[in-house]
Amino acid sequence: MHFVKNQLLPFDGTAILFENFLTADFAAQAFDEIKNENKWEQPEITIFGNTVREPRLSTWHNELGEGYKYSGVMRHAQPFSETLSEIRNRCAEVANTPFNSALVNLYRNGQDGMGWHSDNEACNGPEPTIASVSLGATRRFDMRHRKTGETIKIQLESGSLLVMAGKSQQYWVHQVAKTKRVHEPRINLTFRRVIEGL
Ligand SMILES: O=C(O)CCC(=O)C(=O)O
Ligand SMILES: [Mn+2]
Repeated sequence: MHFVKNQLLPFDGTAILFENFLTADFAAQAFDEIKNENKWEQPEITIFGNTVREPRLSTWHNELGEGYKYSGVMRHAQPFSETLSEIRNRCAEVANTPFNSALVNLYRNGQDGMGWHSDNEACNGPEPTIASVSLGATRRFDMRHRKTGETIKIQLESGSLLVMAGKSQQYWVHQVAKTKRVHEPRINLTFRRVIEGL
């Protein structure tokens, strides 16, 4: 298979964008199915002593039924649906990584987002490969270097795949900023490999 790919990071890790990873039809179908059939949750998080709900809906999926500690919250695991498995398998091939988990996020509109963070949970190992598939509305995705402050801004369109690997989680943080310009929902699937015993 041939995809147009772009390496976005100038140094300290890789972030490769594959545009048109999924066809528009497949992406639209997957979006509808996941949006309607996923058992969405909205966990509470505590920030500076205040407990609030995350500004998005999400689910955690793991083949071994293992939970996941994320921003101090323990998520229970849901099974992979057929569609989620199918996309996971395609990502595993392109990213050459046997993904066994996924975090699925639903940004209901531009008022939902995800603040600056990196996917550096210990259970993913020291240089995790993360495959991130976007469905639905286009949203801006930013990456910022922890030391130089260099910032890269890209648009993640429906059907695209972003593969972050190497030292990218160690040196760069990323976000999906809230925006008044987007009124439509977007789903993001991030496939990860949880290493047992870490
Ligand atoms: O929605 C996105 O594109 C990013 C999601 C993300 O960073 C995450 O799930 O850790
Ligand atoms: Mn992330």
